[in-house]
Amino acid sequence: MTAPAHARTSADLIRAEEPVLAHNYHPLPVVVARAEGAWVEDVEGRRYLDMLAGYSALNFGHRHPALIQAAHDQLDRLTLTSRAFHNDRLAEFAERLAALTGLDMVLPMNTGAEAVESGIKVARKWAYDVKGVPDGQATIVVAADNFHGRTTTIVSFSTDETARAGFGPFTPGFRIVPYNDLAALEEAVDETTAAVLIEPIQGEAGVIIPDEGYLTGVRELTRRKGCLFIADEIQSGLGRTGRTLAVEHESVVPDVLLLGKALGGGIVPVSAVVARREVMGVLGPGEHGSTFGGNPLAAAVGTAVVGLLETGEFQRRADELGLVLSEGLEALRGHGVSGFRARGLWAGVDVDPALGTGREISERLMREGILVKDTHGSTIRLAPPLTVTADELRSALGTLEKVLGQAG
Ligand code: IF1
Repeated sequence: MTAPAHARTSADLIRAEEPVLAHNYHPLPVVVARAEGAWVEDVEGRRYLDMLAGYSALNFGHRHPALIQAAHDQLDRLTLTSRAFHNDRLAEFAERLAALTGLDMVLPMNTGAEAVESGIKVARKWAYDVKGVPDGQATIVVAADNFHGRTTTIVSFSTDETARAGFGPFTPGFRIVPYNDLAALEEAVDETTAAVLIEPIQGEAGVIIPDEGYLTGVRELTRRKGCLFIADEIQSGLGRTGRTLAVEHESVVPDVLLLGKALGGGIVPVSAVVARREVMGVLGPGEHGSTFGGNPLAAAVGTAVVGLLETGEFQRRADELGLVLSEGLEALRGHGVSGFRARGLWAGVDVDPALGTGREISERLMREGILVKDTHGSTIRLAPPLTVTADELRSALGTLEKVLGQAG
């Protein structure tokens, strides 16, 4: 008889997972039991500063009071109806999310991958119904080193062998061009193209920030060539880069916006496709759907998240504290940091490979009370909750300096 979960140690719980949990992750050896704000606590009570924030799903910190309250209130009223009926929370969520993003119509879904898949379906249907592409011939142009999720269609256009090997046969209709290359995009977009789908900043690739003008170029090219610009802001959006949306750094408005992660406040999965009316209008009753998409609990939490973003407070914090992060990383350049890319409270930090792999650095940081996640090779990603304080940031940067000094 195994001890009840609350009595087990971290080691017990890690051991208990092995025979019964799919091995699709290689987590750091930390077992989180509770969390608040930017801090998490493991089973033994050790505290860690969370510099990953659920890959940007925890922009407002763990258990933000306003979001928890919204969830509690809704739990006591109504949690699910399916879309076979209306519920009294969805209209306000859609109205306020559309207004926040400057687009017209919302398709509420659950996970980021579902938003990406839904965006692909809407773009293809727009190509056939509005643009006049022959049925079944629509193409979508994506960027190399993209990350848009884990479904079979999405990994069909991944360039990461780890993400796609062994999952074929793959979905046709996608063209891959180098990121940040307008000439290649010009060549790939033709009369069959429904859309260009890109991350305004590539997250998993290592926080790759395109040249100034790239997003403007994508916007101009897609408009001129009569195809849609789909911006995947599932990781870059909702305050992370110091703006509501990363595309705002170039004052660009896409035709279709994909949101997820932080839209659910770190409480429930909430994602959405937000688009111009002409585009979203191609969907008719029964042509797309989801059991949980737009459920009242998700809509209540999503509305509270939109409420936090309407003030601009979190965007300003990310902008201002982003200077602390960038200056701190700049000071480490040449002292274990070979390079970095940062925008707002989001950074991809290339550690000198001689000092260790990203995984090894992450483990050393964990032992010092800082949680991060490596992306590829010796690059680690820093993405703290936007509620983090300047002192906490400086402390984390000091710990990174210490770990890099010890390493090698
Ligand atoms: C994992 C990565 C990050 C995303 C963008 C869509 C999705 C994601 C730009 C799909 C999801 C997550 C997936 C999660 C880890 C994390 C991740 F490392 F996988 F690549 F953040 F960089 N578009 N990213 O970043 O959203 O379906 O997951 O809700 O798969 O391990 P999802």
